[in-house]
Amino acid sequence: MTHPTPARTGRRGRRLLATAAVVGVLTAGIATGAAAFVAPGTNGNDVTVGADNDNADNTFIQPPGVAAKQHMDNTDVLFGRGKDDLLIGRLGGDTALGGSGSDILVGGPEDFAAPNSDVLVGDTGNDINIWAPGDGSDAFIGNENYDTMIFAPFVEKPDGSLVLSSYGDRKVPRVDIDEKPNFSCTIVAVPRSENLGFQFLVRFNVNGTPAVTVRQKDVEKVFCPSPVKGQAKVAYLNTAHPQFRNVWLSQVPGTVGAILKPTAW
Ligand SMILES: [Ca+2]
Ligand SMILES: [Ca+2]
Ligand SMILES: [Ca+2]
Ligand SMILES: [Ca+2]
Repeated sequence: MTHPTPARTGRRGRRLLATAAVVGVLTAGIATGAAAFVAPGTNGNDVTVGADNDNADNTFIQPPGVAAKQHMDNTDVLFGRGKDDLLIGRLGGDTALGGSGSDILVGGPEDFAAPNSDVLVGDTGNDINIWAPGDGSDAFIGNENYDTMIFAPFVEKPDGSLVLSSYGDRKVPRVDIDEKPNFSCTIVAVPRSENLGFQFLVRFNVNGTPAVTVRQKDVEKVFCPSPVKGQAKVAYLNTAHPQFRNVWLSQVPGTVGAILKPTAW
């Protein structure tokens, strides 16, 4: 297995708890939805992390002695509502609905633990979906305005939790998208005859072999890793035949630029 991001199953629980703790610390003063299976969102800039508490260990949902599966494998339903939200689903097949405002939607991190297929809906505003190696095949529905898909490993703290940086009055995850010669993306236009409702599939390849496919509906722009230091690959899905070209990270503006910016800068 040549995947450059190894599974860290033994660290997963600690890592995800650490993610929640970091978000809790960082969001003092920001409206924060408490972790819950259904997080309703607020009209502030929410930072909401999936609770991952609907699982086999939850004896309220999965009563002892009941063999048939009653739980949902850590599924969360996260709403952002108004303003610019950061929604992080963590384990399980989660649903995130950004609502109005320019939201950042993260289905994982899942570190290769299944089920891991998330449904991420941006709604109005310029929304961003971040997928990282170890997350599963997902669906991103950007809907209105100018929406961006990012494929790249997260920048993590030594304990495996996500690094979140301040950008304006919000928190943004950071990714490591340059100097990744093993990673590439392939754009596949979806013919109407497939009856899928998506315009494109974007496959993330490791050493040329598809690892996952993320479905794209009403998404305008896709960033993928580049082998070159300081660069990413970008494609515009609102053009007739989208193709990847090189872009300098220093020339990517706004919230997307803040997410892609190398941490050394
Ligand atoms: Ca909100
Ligand atoms: Ca979850
Ligand atoms: Ca998930
Ligand atoms: Ca939105």
